[in-house]
Amino acid sequence: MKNLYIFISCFVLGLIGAAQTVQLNSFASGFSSPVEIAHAGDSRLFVVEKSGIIKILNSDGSVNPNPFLNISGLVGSGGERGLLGLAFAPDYATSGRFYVNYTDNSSTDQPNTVISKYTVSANPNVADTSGEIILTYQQPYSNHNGGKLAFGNDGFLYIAVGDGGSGGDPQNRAQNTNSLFGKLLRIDVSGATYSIPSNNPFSSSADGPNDPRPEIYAIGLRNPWKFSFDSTTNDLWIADVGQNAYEEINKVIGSGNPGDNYGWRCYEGTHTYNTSTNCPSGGLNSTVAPVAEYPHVGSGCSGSITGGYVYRGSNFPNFSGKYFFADYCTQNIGILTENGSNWDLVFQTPNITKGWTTLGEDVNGELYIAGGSSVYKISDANLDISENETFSFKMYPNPTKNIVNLDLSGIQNKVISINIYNIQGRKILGIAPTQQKITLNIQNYGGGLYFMEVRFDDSSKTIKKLTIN
Ligand SMILES: [Ca+2]
Ligand SMILES: [Ca+2]
Repeated sequence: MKNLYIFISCFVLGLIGAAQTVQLNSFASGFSSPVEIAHAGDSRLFVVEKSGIIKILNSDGSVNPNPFLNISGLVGSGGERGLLGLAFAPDYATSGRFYVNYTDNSSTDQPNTVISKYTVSANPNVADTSGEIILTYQQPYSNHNGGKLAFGNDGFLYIAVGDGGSGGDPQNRAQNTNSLFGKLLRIDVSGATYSIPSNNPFSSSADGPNDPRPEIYAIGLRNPWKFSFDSTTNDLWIADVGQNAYEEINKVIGSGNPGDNYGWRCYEGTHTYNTSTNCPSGGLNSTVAPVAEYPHVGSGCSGSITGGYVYRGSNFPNFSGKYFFADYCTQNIGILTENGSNWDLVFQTPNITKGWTTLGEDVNGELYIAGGSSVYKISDANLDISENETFSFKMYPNPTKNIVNLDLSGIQNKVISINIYNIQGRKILGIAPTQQKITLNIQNYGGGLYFMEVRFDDSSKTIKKLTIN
C-alpha cells in the first residue's frame, strides 16, 4: 500500500502546540450560498453563489454591486445542485475565457451538468452573458454532482464528476470506464471545440456506448468536493466525500498517472465498502491510497470534507507547505503537515464555526474560507511579530468585544504613540497617550485579528496581538 499513513486525530480544542493556530478574520459578507472562490491572476476574488451568480470580491474586502456574471436563469439550484465550478483559462489575461460548471434547470431529480465557456466583456468586472456549452451529461440523481473545475500546469481543464448520486453508487458507475460519473475528467479546451489530450488513458477509445470515455483521466471517486493543484509543485490534491464512515484526502505527485483508480465504491478511504463486482484485481493496493482519512463521529451530519489548498502565501510562514481543508459537518479546519513520507493530520476548532462550503486561494497564495453567507481570511494566530521588547505594557481584556484597556504604568512618559493595525497592515487608529491607563472604544471594528503597537522614545516598539470578537 503506497504512501499510506493514517493519523486519526481526536478533535483538538484550542491551541495545539506552537506550530500554527488558525484564526479566521471576517473579510466579506452578504453572499448567498457561496460554493467556490477563484482568482483570475489579479488581486480580485470571484465568489460563486450556488443560485448562478458570480460576484467580485476586491482585495480591500469590498464587493462590486454588479455581479460579474448572472446565469441564474439557466441554473437549477438546491441541495447539491447549482452553479458549482469556476476556472479561468491560463491565458485569461489575453483571451478572457473562463469556464463554469452547473446543474441546469431541466429537472430537479435528473438535471444535466453543463460545462460552459464564457468570456469577459470590455468591462473587466462584467462578463459577456452569452455562454457556449462545452460538455454536458445528464445526472442520474440530484446529489453527488462534483463540480470543481481547475486548469493543470499542462494547460488542460480538469473536471470533478461525482458518482451520479443516490448512496453507495448503486450502479457502480465510479469503476465503470463507460461512464463519466465518479471520475476526474481532463480535456483540452484551447481550440474551438474540446479535444482529448493524447495521454489520457482512453484517448484512442472509439467512444461508442460500450467503449471507455476518452475524457476520463482518473476513476474511482465518490463526490470529489474540491480538488486543487499546489501552486508551487503542481501536485494534485483531491478531497473525496465519504459514504457513512470515512472522509479522505488524496495527494499525487504532479497530476498523478493517467488512469489512476481512487478506489470508490470498492473502498471508502482504506476500508472495504463494496467489492462485489468490477473491482481492481490487485485490491486496495492497486488503488491510490489516501494520504489521510478520518472517521465520522456521532450521527447525522457527522463528516463531509471540503477540500482546500496547500498554503503558498507569504503572510504566515508557519503555514507554508501545509494542506488546509475543512469539514462541512464538524465545522472544523484540518491541517496536513508533511512528515517524512507521511502527512500528519490535526483538526482545529476555529474561532468562528460554520458549515464550510469552500476554500479559496488568492493570486498571492493567501487562503480564504466560506461558510454561511461570509468569506473569512485564514490567518495564523501564533504569528510571531515581537521584536526586541524594551518596554512592556498590559492590555486587557483580550480577546475582547467593545473596549480594550491599556496600562502604561511606569512607561507612559516614554510612549510616543499607540497604534492599531488590521491584519492587512493598515493603520486604523493612532493616538498619543496622556494618561497611564487608557480605555479604547473598539466596538466599530470588525471581528478578527489586530495588532496593538506602542512606540517608545528610544525608537523601540512593542506589539501585541489583539483579538476582537
Ligand atoms: Ca448527481
Ligand atoms: Ca478513495
